[in-house]
Amino acid sequence: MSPQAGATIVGVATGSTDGGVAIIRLSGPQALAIARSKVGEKLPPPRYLGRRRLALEGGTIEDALVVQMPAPRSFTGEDVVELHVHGGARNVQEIVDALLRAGARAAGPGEFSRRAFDNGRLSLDQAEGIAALVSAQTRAAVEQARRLIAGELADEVEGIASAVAELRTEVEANLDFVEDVGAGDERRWADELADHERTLAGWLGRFEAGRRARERARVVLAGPPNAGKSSLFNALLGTARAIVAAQPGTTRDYVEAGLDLGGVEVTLIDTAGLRGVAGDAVEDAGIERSREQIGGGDLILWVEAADAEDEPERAQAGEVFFVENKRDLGARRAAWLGVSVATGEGLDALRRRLREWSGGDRQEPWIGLARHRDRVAEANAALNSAMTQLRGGEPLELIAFELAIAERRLAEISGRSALGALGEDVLGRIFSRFCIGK
Ligand SMILES: Nc1nc2c(ncn2[C@@H]2O[C@H](COP(=O)(O)OP(=O)(O)O)[C@@H](O)[C@H]2O)c(=O)[nH]1
Ligand SMILES: [Mg+2]
Repeated sequence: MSPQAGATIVGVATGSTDGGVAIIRLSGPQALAIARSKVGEKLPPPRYLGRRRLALEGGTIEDALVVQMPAPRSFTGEDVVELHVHGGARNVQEIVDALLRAGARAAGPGEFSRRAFDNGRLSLDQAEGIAALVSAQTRAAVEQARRLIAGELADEVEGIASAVAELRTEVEANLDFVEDVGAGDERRWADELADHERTLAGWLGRFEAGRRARERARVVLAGPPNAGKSSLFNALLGTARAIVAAQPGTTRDYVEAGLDLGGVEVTLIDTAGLRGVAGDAVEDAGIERSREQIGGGDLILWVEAADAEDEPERAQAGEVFFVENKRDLGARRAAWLGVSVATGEGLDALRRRLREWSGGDRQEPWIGLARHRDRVAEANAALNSAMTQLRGGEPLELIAFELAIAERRLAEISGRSALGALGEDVLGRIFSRFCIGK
């Protein structure tokens, strides 16, 4: 329970108050009484929206739609009243002030969700899903957040956590009868552990795909002048966004645009061509910016033209796709992705490669956020040491202990653990079974 759980809190649920309607939310033991004191009559029956008149300072009246959701069937699990009022920062603030005077306290950041978690209405990952949905900037981010809220992650995690718990129970049941543990049991345990490890490792692999899909990766077109970077930029976008010219050094600043790869969006960036020193102050500034973009890119599309003989200094960057453009004029770099913006050759293949890279072709991105990924990685590390200890013939206590850690880390994803806090008492119980001197 949070320390302030007893208070009735008030907050504007709709964030910005300049829309046509704002929703003010009251939650806590006094929510119904405070609302009633302002509407001066009965509230509508639970979960029915009813029109009421709010009496405000100076005898003015605000027309509101009011709904009550008594505990425990509410977002927070407490008594909740929502008031739908006219928008407008000033108007909304006056109503909130009236509710504060009537005994409510202003809600702190995330306090409604915190109460929902404390009261078992939301798991931690669901609460995180709501926050992620509110700040989602891409379609994939919205979809992943919705899946988090729907409890998809918690379900998956729970499946494996309870399997690990069963295994631990079995190992613990054998603690007092170590001599009865046969090689068959140990092999079966090891197999099960290996299974769980594989599942968790699979999740970790898919996490990166989910993150890329969510975060709109930056894909930077770079290369020497006149390679056809701007032409490729326009061709991929399907619009003439960047200036294309036969004259080298045309692109002076970088240009960026959202590129839809069929479900996954990336930001595509066209940059000024890199050449040692252009001698032109504006172009040199452009080259400097290109280098910055390349440094901050998630993927570089390094473009050179098939009819260009020289081997320019190639940018050092993380992930690079090497693209040879102007294949209509020949093919010099056989191992590269060949395209011709002029004829359209190779463009579909390039799009496909980009989609694969961005994770858009994966059926199941891991929907968790970074915190969830970290807990999975820790759980996996614990399973790994359990495995090593099992193979090394270490005492079963140690193995059960590692399994409990894995369980605990997985439980931290939803924030609920059947084990309770894994603290000093647990460690004490395990080590008290060891012989003196060991
Ligand atoms: N033959 C041929 N010319 C191309 C192709 N793509 C671009 N160009 C031409 O190459 C020149 C430079 O193109 P641009 O996109 O401005 O190159 P950038 O400097 O790398 O941005 C222009 O005259 C384009 O029309 C291609 O696939 N084939
Ligand atoms: Mg250009």
